[in-house]
Amino acid sequence: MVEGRHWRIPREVEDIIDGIKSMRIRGAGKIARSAAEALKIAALKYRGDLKEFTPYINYVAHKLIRTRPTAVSLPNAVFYVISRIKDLTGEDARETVIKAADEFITLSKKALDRLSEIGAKLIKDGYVIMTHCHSTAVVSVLQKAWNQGKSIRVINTETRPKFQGRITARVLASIGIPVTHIPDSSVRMFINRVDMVIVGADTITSDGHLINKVGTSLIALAAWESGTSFYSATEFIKFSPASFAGGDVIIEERSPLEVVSEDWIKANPKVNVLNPAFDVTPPEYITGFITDLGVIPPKAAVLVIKEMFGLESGYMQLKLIEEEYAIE
Ligand code: RUB
Repeated sequence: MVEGRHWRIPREVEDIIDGIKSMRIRGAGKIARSAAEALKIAALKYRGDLKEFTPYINYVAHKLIRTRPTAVSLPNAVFYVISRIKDLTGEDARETVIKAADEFITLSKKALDRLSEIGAKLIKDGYVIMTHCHSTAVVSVLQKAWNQGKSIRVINTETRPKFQGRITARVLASIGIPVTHIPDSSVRMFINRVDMVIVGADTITSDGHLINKVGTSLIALAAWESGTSFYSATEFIKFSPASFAGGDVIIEERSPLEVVSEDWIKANPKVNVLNPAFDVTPPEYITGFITDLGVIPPKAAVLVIKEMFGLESGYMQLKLIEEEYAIE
């Protein structure tokens, strides 16, 4: 157990928190499922006064939400669980957290399965598909198409500076899918050789903007210019109810040391190095979102929010983040 400010947080929960911060646990879907798992463990292992359970679990929720700022699947997961105990206390609240966390994980895995079936239908035999970064949702679509016997090939980017593209290349190769690994900067050279682009999603706003790994918007632009279809494969948990309520999406700014070395920075003190982790792709460049509900045109993003969360949930989520989680 690790000492929290008021409460003792189980070591496994601290591990998940550190794992998300350090990107050992990464990708918006996995982050969300891990956050739900952390809330479940925190509830299961709680040995304190049951009267204190609700503030304790809110404290854990607050710590989880603060790990990384961009993927909305994280607050969506936490909100899914925490919103269910708003009128509960003690043992009832504890049991509800455990049940809701399990429910969220199951729902999110089912969504992944369903969207892979829908996405695979868009892929024809012989297609060449470009992807960027490492997205579990994209890999599941590609794997489904491959398992259906479609002879596909993939062109995938390195995804600097953290090279998540290497994970994608390794995973696809292990499945047996032929994969060609390219530098990010060569995308425009290869875009005419692909039939479609599929990337993942960290957040989708109510007006259809896609926030995903930095470089996504350049690929979308190249795809648009060349008339190539550009899809994002995404579970419903990447849609942002808070954006409907006017909430901003914060683009994570990571350390320059992921881009250049400390020695290089010291040798070039006048150079400002920036490292944004995500970028924003406008709806005009997006053919559709491949979701568990179907293929959604970007302008219909708000309908997914309405259907899956309810339009009021955005206001509630923002309030919860701003007020209840304002625990220092
Ligand atoms: C990962 C990334 C992925 C989305 C979707 O960024 O941008 O495309 O998170 O992934 P990072 P998934 O490596 O910085 O977390 O489909 O697995 O949810």
